[in-house]
Amino acid sequence: MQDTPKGNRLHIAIFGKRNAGKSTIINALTNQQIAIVSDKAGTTTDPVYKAMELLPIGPVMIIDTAGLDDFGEVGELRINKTKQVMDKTDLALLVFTAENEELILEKQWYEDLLKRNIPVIGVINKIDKADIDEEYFKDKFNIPFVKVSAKDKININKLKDTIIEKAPLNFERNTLVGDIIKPKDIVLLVAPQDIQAPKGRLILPQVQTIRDILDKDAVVITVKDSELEYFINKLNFKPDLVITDSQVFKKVNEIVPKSIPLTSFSILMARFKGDLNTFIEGSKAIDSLKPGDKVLIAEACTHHALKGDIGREKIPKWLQEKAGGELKIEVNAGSDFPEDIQDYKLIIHCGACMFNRKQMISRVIKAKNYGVPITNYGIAIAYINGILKRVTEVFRDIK
Ligand SMILES: Nc1nc2c(ncn2[C@@H]2O[C@H](COP(=O)(O)OP(=O)(O)OP(=O)(O)O)[C@@H](O)[C@H]2O)c(=O)[nH]1
Ligand SMILES: [Mg+2]
Repeated sequence: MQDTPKGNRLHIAIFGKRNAGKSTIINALTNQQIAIVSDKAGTTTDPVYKAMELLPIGPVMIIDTAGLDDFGEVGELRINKTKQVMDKTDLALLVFTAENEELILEKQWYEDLLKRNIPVIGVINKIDKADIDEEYFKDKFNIPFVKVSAKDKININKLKDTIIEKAPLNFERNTLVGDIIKPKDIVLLVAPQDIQAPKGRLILPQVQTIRDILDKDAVVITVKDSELEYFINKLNFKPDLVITDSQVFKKVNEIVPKSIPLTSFSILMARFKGDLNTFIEGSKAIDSLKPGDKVLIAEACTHHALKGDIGREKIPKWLQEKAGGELKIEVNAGSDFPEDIQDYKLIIHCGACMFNRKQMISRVIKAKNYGVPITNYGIAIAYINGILKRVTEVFRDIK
């Protein structure tokens, strides 16, 4: 996770006056003692960065800053440093502690943040000391407020939920595979061109993967599954990575030697558009499916289903074999997602190549809010075939 390039993470910065409890808040959010806390105003001098995983958004960077009311020569330098943090901030937490205070500086910072289109969440801290009336702040700032005690860890989960809700989720990851390969790596793609493959072209995840590999100055070779065994046996070198269509996972897993990392287009998409960890967690629900359970198969685009369609035929068949009987499987295609999802025992989503990340993540958040496990095609197929560990191994240190 620590290897994820900084630019790929959503950056959440904490701003506020000295002693407002900014460092205590970063410690509470990360559940670690990252920043030094003291009752001496001006404890934090340089910005403190901490990478963490905030599901379902994925990897985020939380930044603690020096107080915006610092003063003196060095104080001004610190304020400049804090100002620079704003340049990379995707979401800001503005911390307040008591009503009836001078809020001139907070107002200035708030306006600066607004000018940059950075969403702001107001955090009213130290509610363990006094009950603070949030209306006082709501009158002055048109932002959502969360009342917390960072010291006593009150409402920290509520703060996390508000962060997830307000985070600019159209924040796209900028690479599908670039972070798991190196220049000169040789990547072998397995792309069955069966009857569902569109005539005369490759599908979007394959095209994007090829482009990404080329951009990384690596080498890409593409075969159909029917030529894979022949090709692997002919090679006198080992590919650095094999990426397959998930539909032929079982076969490809058997052919590709265990010493070669293997994953699928759909698993790359799980990371790119959704959240890999949430989907891995969600796939475990496959084990507890019982005959009669409702399962939602969700597809981002409407397409004319052909024989052997992955969402309508193959996955339902495999799930029912595993459940030992008929399941109530419903298919939802297109940009409308069902209102009521609480009755589903599992949602299995397509790779969502036609969605932006915001659309996919908003479905993940909805599933999370209803407590319904959600996964995607590739992860579900890998889980059913007992190879999920192998095909996600390549992401172990990067999320
Ligand atoms: N009662 C109470 N005290 C808190 C809370 N959060 C922080 N404090 C205390 O407030 C003081 C300042 O906390 P810090 O987290 O260091 O504040 P800061 O905003 O990082 O301060 P600077 O680094 O100086 O800008 C410390 O004594 C904390 O223990 C809270 O929720 N309740
Ligand atoms: Mg501090």
